[in-house]
Amino acid sequence: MANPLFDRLFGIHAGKATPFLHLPDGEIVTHQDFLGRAAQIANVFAQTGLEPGDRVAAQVEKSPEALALYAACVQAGLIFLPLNTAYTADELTYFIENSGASVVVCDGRREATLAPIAKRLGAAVETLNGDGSGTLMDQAAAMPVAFATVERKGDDLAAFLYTSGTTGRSKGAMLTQDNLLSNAETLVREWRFTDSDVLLHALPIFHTHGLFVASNVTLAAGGSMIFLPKFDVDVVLEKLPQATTMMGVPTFYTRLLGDDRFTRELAEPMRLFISGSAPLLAETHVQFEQRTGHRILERYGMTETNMNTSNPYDGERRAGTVGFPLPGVELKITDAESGEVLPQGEIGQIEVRGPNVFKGYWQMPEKTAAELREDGFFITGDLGRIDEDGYVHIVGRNKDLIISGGYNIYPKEIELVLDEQPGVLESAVIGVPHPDFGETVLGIVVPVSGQSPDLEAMMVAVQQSLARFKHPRKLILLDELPRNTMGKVQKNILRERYKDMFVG
Ligand code: MCA
Ligand code: AMP
Repeated sequence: MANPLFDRLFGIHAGKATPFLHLPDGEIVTHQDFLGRAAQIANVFAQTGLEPGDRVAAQVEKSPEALALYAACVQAGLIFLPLNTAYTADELTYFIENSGASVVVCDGRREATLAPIAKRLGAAVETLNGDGSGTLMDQAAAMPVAFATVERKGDDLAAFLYTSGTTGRSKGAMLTQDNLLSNAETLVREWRFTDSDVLLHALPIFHTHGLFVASNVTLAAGGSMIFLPKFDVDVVLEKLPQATTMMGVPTFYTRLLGDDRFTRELAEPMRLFISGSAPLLAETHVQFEQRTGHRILERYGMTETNMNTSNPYDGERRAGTVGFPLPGVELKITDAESGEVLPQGEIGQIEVRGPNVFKGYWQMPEKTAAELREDGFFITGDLGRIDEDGYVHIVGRNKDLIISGGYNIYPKEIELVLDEQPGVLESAVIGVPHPDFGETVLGIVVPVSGQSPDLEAMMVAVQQSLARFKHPRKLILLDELPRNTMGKVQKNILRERYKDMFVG
């Protein structure tokens, strides 16, 4: 094949006037329309002189054109770099610079802020707004609706997804064509997707879940998506009767359960509900089954690996577990110190290997070597165990990470900002239980002796540099942080002390 990912996900639909995207206003984008738009965008990039392997950064609202931008990059052999729409200018500067992006596609409202940054970093700027308008589609409109697909090999890079790190510096996870394609094909089979499926898509498309799981699986199966700009419970309830499947983070399911209009009659005709990106409480799983008769299928993945495990489609979907390793994925539980495989049933770090595992972090060989072993096993940073029936349980994290509403937040990034503020000696940022987001961010600040730092001014500083979803819900002052004998801050003690702050 000339370009396996494009051919298999997109090319197979050439010339088909079948529905691909059902938009909220009732408009339908067919496969053929969609491919035409993608080809037009690919032509724009080719004419601007972009070469295969160049990076295209995109911080754009969810729209059919935004998805076509992804398809265009695959077709033109460009590396697609989707970015959370909540990222601030400071955060974007780092991504553009680190990736060496040649083009930045952004919403028109952000152009004035981003243009000088992009110019300084040698990147061109195009705009793409949520309604499809902007300079990108203006140029695309004059282009042919066909494009000679650029040849790619399975091992060539298709996308960079940035993931934060425990040092506070984000790393670009390099994903190949094969990583994405192998996972999409496996998930289609495991979850029995067909061309009759209509997926209710309310996830963002700048992360693995909404882009590579939901969209790629639908494309590989030839199905269609009810393509909603965001998760809005009223709209989701209205559209549910037209869907056969839904994918979501646990917050989607707790919000649905919190609404009396979400009844058994509404949910029963659905074929499948899938959850991931954060732990689904066993209690949510049970409540969901009581309300709807459906057992949510929970799976486990990462930006670096796509999906690793899944509960079975046909067998028992066990609450509080993430099921079995997917076909082709090897999973082992090892001792964090020695790296040795632990006896069955013991808790240790989760390591995975398979065609889904990324190629490494962009221009960060040491970080790659620290997490990706030479034999191909990736150290996930998650702690788990395998029960006597083979189900994988995730019991915690070996990495300092908070997951809020499915978004990952690395405390170090916030601590670095807090520590710089006047009158602050040090800080500790922790995740505490939250009824809607699962976990939320709490910032604990230790003042320099005799000083009383201004917490409001501190929040303003955080707002200027970090995306909204990373902001602490609350900042509190504490005289000193608990430490162990090695001097390491004992966040577990802080998490325990403040665990009821937002619940109960
Ligand atoms: C929005 N806000 C948040 C979050 N989302 N704060 C913390 N955590 C969040 N996740 C902010 C908003 O900016 C707003 O700020 C305030 O919180 C309340 O907003 P609300 O209207 O309640 O939020 P929303 O717009 O309804 O969004 C909540 C959401 C959304 C629907 C849960 O965050 C979402 O779609 N999450 C999915 C994330 C996802 O796709 N993760 C997959 C990553 P203000 O009040 O100031 O306006 S991929 C992955 O993890 C791996 C690979 C995997 O396994 O899938
Ligand atoms: P990301 O960096 O966005 O790819 O997030 C990956 C992390 O999300 C994993 O390392 C896990 O900690 C977490 N995660 C994803 N799916 C699940 C799940 N079903 N249960 C618990 N944690 C999950």
